[in-house]
Amino acid sequence: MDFKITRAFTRLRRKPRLSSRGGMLMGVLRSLGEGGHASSLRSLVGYFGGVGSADSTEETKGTTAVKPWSSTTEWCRCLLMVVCIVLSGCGAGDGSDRASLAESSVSSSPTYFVGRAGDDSRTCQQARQAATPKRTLASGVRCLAGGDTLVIDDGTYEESIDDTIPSGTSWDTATVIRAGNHRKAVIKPSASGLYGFNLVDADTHFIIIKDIVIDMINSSVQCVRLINGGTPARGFPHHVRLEGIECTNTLGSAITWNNDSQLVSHVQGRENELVNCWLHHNGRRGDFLDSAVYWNSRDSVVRDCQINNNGATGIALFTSAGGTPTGATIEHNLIHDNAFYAIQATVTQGATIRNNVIYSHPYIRAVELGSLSAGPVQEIQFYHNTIVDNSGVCVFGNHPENSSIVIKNNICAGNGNNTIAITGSTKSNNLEGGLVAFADRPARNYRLTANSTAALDTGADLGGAVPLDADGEKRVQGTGPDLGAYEFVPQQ
Ligand SMILES: [Ca+2]
Repeated sequence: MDFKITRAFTRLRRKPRLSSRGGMLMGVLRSLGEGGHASSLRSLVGYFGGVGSADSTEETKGTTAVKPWSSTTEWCRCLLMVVCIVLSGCGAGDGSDRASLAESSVSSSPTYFVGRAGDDSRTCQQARQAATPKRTLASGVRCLAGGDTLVIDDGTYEESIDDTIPSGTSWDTATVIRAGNHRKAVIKPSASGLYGFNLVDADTHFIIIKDIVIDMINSSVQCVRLINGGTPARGFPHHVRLEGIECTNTLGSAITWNNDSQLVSHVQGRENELVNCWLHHNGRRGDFLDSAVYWNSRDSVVRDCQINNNGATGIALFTSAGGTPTGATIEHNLIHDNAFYAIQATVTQGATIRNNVIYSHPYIRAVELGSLSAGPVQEIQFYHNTIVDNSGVCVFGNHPENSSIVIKNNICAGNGNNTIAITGSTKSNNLEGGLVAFADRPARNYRLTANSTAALDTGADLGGAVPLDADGEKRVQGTGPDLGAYEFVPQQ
């Protein structure tokens, strides 16, 4: 922790101040170039109209009233200042001031590079150039302050990142660790107990890990773990986005967003995101509890992921040490060929599960929402899922405390048992059995065609609750919403 604080402080000290008039102006000019014309012009006029000749600071700027277009004098003053600064930098003082102003206008947080041909004896300043990278992730991460970016070149890195990534302060200023090329940088810990990324405590937040492959064939733990490491509890990492990552070959779970069983206290993480990921062939030991995603994070998302051929359940929403996953969104995922459930939600309050395609699970149920053996669920919206060609029951849940579960516009077809049987639920406009003419069923293409009459336009009106389909197409098309994850798009 001391390391993080020190780094953040250093970063603050060296960051150019943005509170000068020049910084303000350049910001406005930049936004003009980006198309924010109307509002930026209003800001510009307001700034010059209100500040006058006194020295300005961010604080005084913040209290300055934005004046409407007022006098000709203000217009002229404003335009003259713009022309003056763009053409010559006048009024900004000497050359060093101009350099500082330019830096503040174009620089955001720096980017550092790591490559297999790199050299850790290089300075962090040198590692800001792609041609002179560091060699190891460990050395590269040590260069980072919160909000910086680390780019990892193609190749395999036998490393593990254990709670050393500094936090950002918002999604816009998140710290980013990413592959230079999508899934061409591979993190492959060599020792049994090393995580790909171990993220610890609530002081870990606004971190984006992007486009990296994490291969855990030599390890016994998870690709990514979000953990509360303290006793007493120090809280969970939050606002962590795992985007475009591939995670494979774990012995147990692939991603855990939950407490460790040996900890005595529990605080949930929140607002974490797993998007556009590929989790496959994890859970090598085949233990029932080793879900690919094991999760009790609050208000969190699993979106646009492919989760397949894992040794246990695909996505498990589950309690741990008394915590309850709430406000989950599970959408637009392709979940197939996992050994147990595709999705199992228990002890869960509030979840939206929509536009998922689920097939080829051999277990007794494809989806379970609250079972007697594992715990109840409440306030679940289960909309527009395509659940096909699984061996067991389509959707099942029998806990007596289940409540407020709404199940609409789903397809259950080609399963061992196509019923949707959930205690405490209301359901309508689902297809439970029968034949659907999918686009290419042998190739697992479960999109609809003009011949998919059992599913076309027969969905309930959800009032815009599901505005897009699994392909991102607008829903509704035709005379009503189609059943399942895909809306058929009629040819023009
Ligand atoms: Ca339709």
